[in-house]
Amino acid sequence: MSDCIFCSIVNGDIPSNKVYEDDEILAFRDIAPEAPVHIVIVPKLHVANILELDESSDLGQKMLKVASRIAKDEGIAESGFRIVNNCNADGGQTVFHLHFHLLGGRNLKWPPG
Ligand code: DGP
Repeated sequence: MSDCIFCSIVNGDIPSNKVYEDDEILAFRDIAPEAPVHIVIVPKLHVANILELDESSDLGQKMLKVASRIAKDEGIAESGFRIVNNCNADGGQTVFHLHFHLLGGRNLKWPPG
């Protein structure tokens, strides 16, 4: 999608600090981190949000597995971490390309604001 920031990151038009990549998924460090570890996991295919994810697709499951793998690689698996999906306005979604946030490296409060 031409006016999507994350599509531009996926196709390399906008640089990013990548931590994981495969044929379907890219993960990179968030530009405005909310925790010492803050990584954004996106599908390479443009999907606006989780509501648009094809029910027959295993993409969401793969993204979660990638998040878990990165948590181990980043050394936050044992201490703990959070995986967040913001959806639409009240959910706080600002980039309309499906993504999971992986947050860790500090004690995360609950509930979020
Ligand atoms: P959300 O609010 O859930 O839609 O999260 C969007 C996140 O994307 C937000 O934490 C900031 C991050 N972000 C936005 N633009 C860029 C960018 O150009 N590069 C990187 N690395 N992250 C970005």
